[in-house]
Amino acid sequence: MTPQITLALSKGRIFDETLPLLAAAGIEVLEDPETSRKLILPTNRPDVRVVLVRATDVPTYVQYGGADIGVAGKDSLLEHGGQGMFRPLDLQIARCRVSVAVRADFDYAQAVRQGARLKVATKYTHIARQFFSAKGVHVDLIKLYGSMELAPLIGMADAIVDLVSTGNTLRANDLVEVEQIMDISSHLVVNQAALKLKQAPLKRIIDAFARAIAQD
Ligand code: PRT
Ligand code: MG
Repeated sequence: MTPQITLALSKGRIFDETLPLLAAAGIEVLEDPETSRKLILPTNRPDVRVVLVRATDVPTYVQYGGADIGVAGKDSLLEHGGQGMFRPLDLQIARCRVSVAVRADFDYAQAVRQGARLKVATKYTHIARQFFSAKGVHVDLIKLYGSMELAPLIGMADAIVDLVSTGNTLRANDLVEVEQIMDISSHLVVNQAALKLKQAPLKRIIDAFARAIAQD
C-alpha cells in the first residue's frame, strides 16, 4: 500500500503559488480553499492530501509530523527555528523582504548609533533581535501579531520590522523603509522521520518541484 502523504499549506499567496508546482508533480487539489470551509482538502491522488494551516504554523505541523511536507516562508522558518525538518528546496515563490521602517520624520541614522536604544515593534522578534544585536544596537522589542505599521504612527515604537513587497502598505501609512534585512521566499520543508519512512513518494514530489523550478 502506498503511504499517505500530508502536505501543509497556508491559504492565500503560498497556496496559489504552490499550485503550479503541484501540477508539475501530477497533483491537483480538488477544492478551492477560498470557498471551502474544509481544513483537509482531497487531491486527485488518493495517497496525497492537503491540510490548511496558518502560515506561521506550517513549520510546527511539519516538525511534529502533523504534515510530512509543507511550504513555509523563510520568515516563518527563522522564527520557528526549523527543528525536526529538512529544507531541500527554495521554491522562489511568495517573495518579499524583511525591512526596518520608521516614520518619515524619525532620525533613524541618529537612533542606531552604536550603544543606542531603539523601540521596535514586530512579529519577527528573532530576526529583529539578531539583526540589531549584530549592529550593536540595543532594542526593546514589542511583539505584535499584525498591523505593525500602526505602532510608530501612534508613538508606541520608533521602528517596525516587517515584510515588504510592493512598499504600498508603508507608503499608505507614511512610513519609510530605512534598511533591508533579508530577502524572503518560501521553502519546501520535510519532516525528518517521514523522509525516511516515506522516502520514495516524498522524493518524487521533491524532484518534480525541483524540475518545475529549474524550468522557470
Ligand atoms: O495572515 P496570517 O496572519 O495568517 O499569516 P501571514 O501574514 O504570515 O500569512 P500570509 O499568507 O499573508 O503570508 C504568507 C507568507 O507569504 C509570509 O510568511 C511571507 O513569507 C510571504 N509574503 C510575501 C508575504 C508578503 N509577500 C507580504 N507582502 N507576507 C505578508 N505580506 C504582507 C506584509 O506583512 C505587509 O503587511 O503584505 C504587506 C506588505 O505588502 P506591500 O506589497 O504593501 O509591501
Ligand atoms: Mg497575512
